[in-house]
Amino acid sequence: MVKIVHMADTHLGYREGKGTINKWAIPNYSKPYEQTIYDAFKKIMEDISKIKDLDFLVHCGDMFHIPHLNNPHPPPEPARRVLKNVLDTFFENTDNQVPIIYVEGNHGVFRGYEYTPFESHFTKKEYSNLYYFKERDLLNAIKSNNPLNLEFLDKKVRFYLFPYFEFNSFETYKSAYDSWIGNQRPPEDDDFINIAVAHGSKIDGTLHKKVRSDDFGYDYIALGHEHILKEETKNRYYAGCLLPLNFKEIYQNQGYIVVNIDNNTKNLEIEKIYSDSLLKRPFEVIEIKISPQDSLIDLTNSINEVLNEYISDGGFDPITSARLKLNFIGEMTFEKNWQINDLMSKIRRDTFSKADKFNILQLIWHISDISELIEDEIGPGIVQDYILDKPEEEFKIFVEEKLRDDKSQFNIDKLTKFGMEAIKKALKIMDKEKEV
Ligand SMILES: [Mn+2]
Repeated sequence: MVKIVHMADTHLGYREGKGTINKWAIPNYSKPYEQTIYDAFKKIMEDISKIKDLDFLVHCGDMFHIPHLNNPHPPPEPARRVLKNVLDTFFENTDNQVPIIYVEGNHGVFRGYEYTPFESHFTKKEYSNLYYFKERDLLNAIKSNNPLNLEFLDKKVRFYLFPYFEFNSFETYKSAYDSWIGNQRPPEDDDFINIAVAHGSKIDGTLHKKVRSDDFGYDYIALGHEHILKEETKNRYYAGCLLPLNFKEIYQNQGYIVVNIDNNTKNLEIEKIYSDSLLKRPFEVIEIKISPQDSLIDLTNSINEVLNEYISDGGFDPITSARLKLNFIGEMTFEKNWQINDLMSKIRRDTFSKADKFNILQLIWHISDISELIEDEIGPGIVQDYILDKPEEEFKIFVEEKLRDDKSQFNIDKLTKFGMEAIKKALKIMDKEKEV
């Protein structure tokens, strides 16, 4: 039996976003939710290091939250310190007998640099049983037409590594990746256990179809990038984050997976360990129904009724303070919209200034206009859906009409092609910006 722990997307250094109280963060050098993730990671890694007969720990990327996209800052210093502390403890508790295998994700990497925060913080020399694989390792493998794998002869286990790579971004990348990936097919009829370790997803086109199918006959496929603990197929799993990062993720499960693989039959025994219970604070979206007749006083009362639930004798506590998002839903006039925004800004200021009373870490809000859903006027969101129905055809008609009015002579097919490329690229960028 080979026992593996599969985890991913720790996002050390993640800091809760806008609308948070700064009372605690400044003297402590980390933000409360950032600290909650550090503490959860420490606790979980301690637990994992004590699992009996553990053979490998696999981490599928995004150990650090930043740098990422438009945030070029290196991971905060506490993130580095926590990871160092965790690695020291893990290798000590396991007598340096359990390798950690890490592939890099899209978070915690300096764009355009070969040098990564993982290396700037830790050297392979320092930890003889830490194996990390970055985009550059993948590119070298592609260039030299070699597999990117790691073999443990004594245990008869082989890992196929897939660090995050946007092979779909350019045609040349895609064809190079397509022709290389055959190298990642395990030899036929060998008696090794073959495991794929990847950071990517079908949703944004960053997980190759050979890795998300049974074509290569991997015994287990460990995935990172989607922040949810879920079974894709009987041998393909996402481990998810350790805790939800944003309000969307509070509806999902997080944790890690213990995988037992039988050496002979290659049968899997999967144990999902949920870590949600480590969260000691309310993390909620609360709906507040609004009607056009509501006065400012009604509105204030509804909001206060919700917030009064979070009054506590001790006031603000970094561990138990709530992350709240109020979702105002109803028929919205411009005036009502403006009224809510104004009122909420004021209430948040008041709440945060009374830290001895309210146990609230974050307070944000969203205004949902139900009339938008029934109006036939086309809002921006609907235009997007509308275009996406039969994008090419619709766009061509649009271009044709524009050019007819303009009385221009252009190659409509070519223009449509360029236009579609631009739209697809724009939508892809929008999707990426939505990512955590
Ligand atoms: Mn990711």
